[in-house]
Amino acid sequence: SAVFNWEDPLVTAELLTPEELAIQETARQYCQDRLLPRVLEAYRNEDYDRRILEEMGELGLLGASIEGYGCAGVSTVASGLITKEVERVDSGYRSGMSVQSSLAMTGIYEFGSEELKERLLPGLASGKLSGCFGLTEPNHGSDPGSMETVAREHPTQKGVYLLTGSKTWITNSPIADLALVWAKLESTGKIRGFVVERSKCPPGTFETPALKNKTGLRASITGMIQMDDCPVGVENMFPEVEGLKGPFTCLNSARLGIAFGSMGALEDCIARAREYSLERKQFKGNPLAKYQLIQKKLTDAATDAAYGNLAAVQVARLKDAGKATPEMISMIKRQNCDRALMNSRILQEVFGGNATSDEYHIGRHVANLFVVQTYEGQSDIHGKCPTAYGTWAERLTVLSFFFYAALILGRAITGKQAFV
Ligand code: TGC
Ligand code: FAD
Repeated sequence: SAVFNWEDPLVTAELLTPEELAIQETARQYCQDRLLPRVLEAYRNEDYDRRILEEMGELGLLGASIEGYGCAGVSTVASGLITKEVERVDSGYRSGMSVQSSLAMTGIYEFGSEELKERLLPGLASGKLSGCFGLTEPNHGSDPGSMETVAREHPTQKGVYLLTGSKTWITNSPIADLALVWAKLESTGKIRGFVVERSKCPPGTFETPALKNKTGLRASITGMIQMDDCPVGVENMFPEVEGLKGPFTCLNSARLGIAFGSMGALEDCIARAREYSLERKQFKGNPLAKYQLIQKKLTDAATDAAYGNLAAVQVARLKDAGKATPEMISMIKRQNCDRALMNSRILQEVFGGNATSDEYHIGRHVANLFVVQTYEGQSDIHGKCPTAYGTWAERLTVLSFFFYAALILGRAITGKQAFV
């Protein structure tokens, strides 16, 4: 007969194939046995262990949903479950993996020439090469369409572009062998993707200083990309894709991963808060778990995690069937991140003063989840976005300013753009 399992209340496991369950179990074992024991020191010291990418590569966890080129070719659901298991330990470890897999590898796989794919994807899949993804700039985060980084044709060398500009808050950049950088072609003003290989950059043209003293995501390494007439051959430019469609296609994949991953972090918070509440006794020897207010916190969080997991699996299945839209991905990235952040913050209270100690792990998840809610499109941006809207004639009028604000989801639901 049916039994209620607080760890999987709505039995999402029933929706998974035996292969997907086995992949999740492999990922879980690796994460619990190899990542969890080192996370506290990594977080305290902001020390990302580069070997993690190779360990993940050996298990086939990198670029897992890509077919061929040394990748495992698993379903989008299985790839999401891997992400979830990594983030159950730490969002920063998931970040390092996502940037490699969903952003750098997906970009090359979707848009790179056959030569680029064959040359770079196997090294990235094994973790011997590391990659990063440079979209955000110091002056342009939520609005990457206004980027200032330019690629101009080399004045004398045919087939060479010179990239100049700065990218900031770039996960993995200080350790990256290659960077997928988005820049505007000087001649057309259109955004294009370039794979910059560090080993081919003359000194001083490509620098990646680390950004230290972060208040979250400390187990992940983050930096800038500073390019000063950095030469890149035309063969390293994505030949077809133009405009924001390029980076956003990669982001669709990464955002779906985050929808799974954030649920891993939330589930860890629930399990730890539950255990603590059963052990900690206050007032007449009663465990905290006996009190209704504590139970409500656990109930709200478990409900949101159960709904979030179901939604992530559904959208991943739709993606494999070619039926997922970017709005669906915006919806679950936003909702799962918001819910994970809100519930983790409330569950933090269950630990009382002990929440202040990193040994209880909850404070680390809360700090991480703030970043997760912010990157790959801050939650309000998924709800609300500054989009170029209307005709050029409309934009020229004073009133046109009001057409520039639209809700991605609100627009999709109502068919109407929101006025400011
Ligand atoms: P908009 O006019 O809406 O669209 C411009 C063009 O892009 C196309 N497009 C998409 N294509 C595929 N998938 C999507 N999700 C797409 N969204 C838009 C669109 O069809 C259009 O194409 P075309 O052919 O008509 O030109 O663009 P906008 O400039 O108004 O921007 C709107 C907005 C707010 C949605 C967008 O700028 C946005 O999403 N901002 C958030 C920025 C962001 O997500 N940055 C992420 C940086 S990478 C990162 O954070 C990695 S952290 C990873 C880690 O460590 O784990
Ligand atoms: P802003 O765009 O300045 O926004 C600030 C606030 O204003 C947000 O709350 C936003 O929602 C709000 N806001 C902005 N515009 C509007 C509007 N029109 N209406 C209402 N509210 C608005 N980027 C990469 O390219 N690659 C990476 O690997 C990467 N890794 C990251 C790792 C970390 C640790 C962090 C912190 C960031 C990373 N990012 C990366 C950058 C990340 O994507 C951006 O921080 C994010 O997109 C938000 O941009 P911003 O920080 O410039 O904030």
